[in-house]
Amino acid sequence: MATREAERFSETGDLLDRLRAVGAARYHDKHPFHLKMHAGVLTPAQLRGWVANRYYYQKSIPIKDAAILSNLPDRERRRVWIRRILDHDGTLEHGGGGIESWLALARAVGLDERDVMQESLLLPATRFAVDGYVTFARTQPWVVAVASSLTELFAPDLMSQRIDALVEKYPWIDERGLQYFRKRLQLAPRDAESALEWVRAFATTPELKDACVRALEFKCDVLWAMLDAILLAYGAGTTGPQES
Ligand code: AHQ
Repeated sequence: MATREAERFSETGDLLDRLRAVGAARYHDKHPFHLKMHAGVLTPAQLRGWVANRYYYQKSIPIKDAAILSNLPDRERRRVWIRRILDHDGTLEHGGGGIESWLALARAVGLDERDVMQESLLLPATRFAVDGYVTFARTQPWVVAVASSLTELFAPDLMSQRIDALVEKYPWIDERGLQYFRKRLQLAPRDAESALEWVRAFATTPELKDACVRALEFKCDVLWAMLDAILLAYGAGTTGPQES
């Protein structure tokens, strides 16, 4: 096999292996803010800052998913994808939804939900990262935008770690506020399974496979940048390697 061809082969090894390698290297479960959360050393103010800023991400997810929905080629795929929007927005008939659960989390950590909904604690970097994700979903080919949601492959382990840490190390948080994360333990694997199936079925050229890997790297950067901003804004330490 010629050298260039060998290099191409190594770069374009099994797509799932490449996607998993992105998560192993860049998923935000390794971010210092999450490491501090899991160690139980975050202050109430730092946790409140995180919940208030993550609200902007949560309320933007159904907007992002509606953008992808509008680009999906057929009814079969839209019937699958529309579940994500309803999971977050709830329904006219029954209300509910993840955004409502996130506001319950806000109350459980002592935030005034009006402040959260008015985005009075929203950091510029959080807004830019999240708006960048929504624009990505609006403008990329649907299979590449779907690939950016595959951080959900790595979410369940993080959700379990987070629930255990918040229950054991932050007893001042009303446990009812954690319902959102418990629900993600069911929804993230369901969503990741269908997203991965589509990506593997439709990203059939080396160029599309590369674009899907880059989409996941981009999404990891979205999540990482949000935590960088929150870590610095709420005085939880440096974001880079510890000063020597
Ligand atoms: O609560 C999260 C959520 O609803 C979603 C949707 C999904 C997407 O479409 O990009 N990603 C995602 C994530 C949620 N929670 C994050 C967290 O750490 O609480 C993780 C994030 C993900 O990894 O995908």
